[in-house]
Amino acid sequence: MKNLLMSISFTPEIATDDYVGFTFFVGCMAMMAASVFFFFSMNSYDRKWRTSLLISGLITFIAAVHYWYMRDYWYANGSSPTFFRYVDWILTVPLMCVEFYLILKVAGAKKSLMWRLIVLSVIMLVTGYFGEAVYRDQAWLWGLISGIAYFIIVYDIWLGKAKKLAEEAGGAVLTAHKTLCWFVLVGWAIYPIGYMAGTPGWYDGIFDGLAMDVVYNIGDAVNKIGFGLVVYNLAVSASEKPASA
Ligand SMILES: *C/C=C(C)/C=C/C=C(C)/C=C/C1=C(C)CCCC1(C)C
Repeated sequence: MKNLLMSISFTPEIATDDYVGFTFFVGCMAMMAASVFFFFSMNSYDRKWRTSLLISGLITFIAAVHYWYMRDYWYANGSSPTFFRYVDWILTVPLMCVEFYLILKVAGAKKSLMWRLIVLSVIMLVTGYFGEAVYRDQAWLWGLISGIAYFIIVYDIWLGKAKKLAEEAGGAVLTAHKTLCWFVLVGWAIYPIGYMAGTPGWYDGIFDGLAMDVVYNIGDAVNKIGFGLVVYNLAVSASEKPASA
């Protein structure tokens, strides 16, 4: 009972140089705020974007809940909440793949495109987890497999079927697709940097002094909220006028 009370009333002090703790805290707030924003904008634009906006909100909401736990975990243990991190990703990254599909549906995207991206993203994350948490001695090998899955995703959306569909759709959809592609190419590339900073390997020394969790937290804020805003922007620019002015 005493422990329970303590865990409820425990207010951690954030050291001024605890950048991990700070970014967990701010990240949590940002994800919560973004979720409220996306949920509230759901019904203001053309019906066809409603599901896309809902998914944007779900992505940041799922992250907000995980950040709530990760923030606590960090304060309590002073170590990386690797497990929560990957559970968060394995739920949210496939949802980001769903966003690609939903946007391209206007040009006739098939479910198979969505499932292909989802399977690739799961392979990318599960192998990443193995390298980071289970077989740390071979982190480079698991990171490499993960990286290959990542590059296939990049190829698919930049040059493969998804690109053709985006071009057929044209207009605001093409613009949104291209922006999302940049997020995946540049924004998602932040993660392998965090991975190399936080696991042992031939790359030791290159990313010395970088805190893995800070890198991941920045990546999450940029990608999850950024992705959602691209979709929001598409809903705004591709709707006749707001349903309620
Ligand atoms: C919201 C969370 C997102 C967008 C997470 C994305 C994560 C990645 C793109 C992770 C990629 C990795 C590699 C490409 C190699 C090393 C292992 C990972 C899992 C960090």
